[in-house]
Amino acid sequence: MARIAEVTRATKETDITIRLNLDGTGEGVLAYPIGFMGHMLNTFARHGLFDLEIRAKGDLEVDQHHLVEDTGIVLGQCFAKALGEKRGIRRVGSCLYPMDETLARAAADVSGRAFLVFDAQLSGIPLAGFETDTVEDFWQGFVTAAAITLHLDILRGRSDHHKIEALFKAAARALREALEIDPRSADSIPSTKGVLV
Ligand SMILES: [Mn+2]
Repeated sequence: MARIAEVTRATKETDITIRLNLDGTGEGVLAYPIGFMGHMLNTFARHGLFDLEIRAKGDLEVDQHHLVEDTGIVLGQCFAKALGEKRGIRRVGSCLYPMDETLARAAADVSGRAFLVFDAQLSGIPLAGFETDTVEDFWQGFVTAAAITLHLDILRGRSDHHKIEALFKAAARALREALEIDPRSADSIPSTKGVLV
C-alpha cells in the first residue's frame, strides 16, 4: 500500500497544505515563504528520500513562529497519516551527521508517544531574516502531531547555518531508517504490545 498523505490545515494565522510520499525519491518542496526554512525542508526531503510538496502562507507580519510551527504540525500529521498502523517499519533510527566543523545527532522512535529532546546552542542571530529559535518550535510541532519520540542534539559547531542544516539532515536520515520497511518483519507491528499508538 502506498504510504502517502495529504493534509490541509487553515487557521486565522496560517494556511498550509502538505503532500507527502514516505517512499519517494527526495523530490523537494520548491517555494516556501521563508528562504532558509525552504532550504531546510528541501534538505529534509532529499536526505529522507521523502517526496514533499508544500503550499504555505502565514502571518509573517507578526513573526515567523506561527508559520514554522504550523508547518511542523502539518508535516507531522502527514507522517502519522501516511504511516497508518505502522506495519513492517523498523521503528527506530538514528544518525550522526557531520558537516565540516559541525556534528549533529538524531535518534527517533516511532513509538506512538510524542516526545522531543532538543539540545542546540544557537547564536540567536537571524540567518537572512530567519528566526532560528523557531527550529525547536518546528520539531515540537512535528513530534506532537506525528506521535514520534525524537532526540535532536547539536554536539559541536560554529556556523548556525551548518548546525541547523546538519540537524535537519540527521533527523531526515534517522526518520528514513525508522520508517523503512524491514524485510525480515514486513508483516508485523514492531511492538510486543502488538500496537504502536
Ligand atoms: Mn546550506
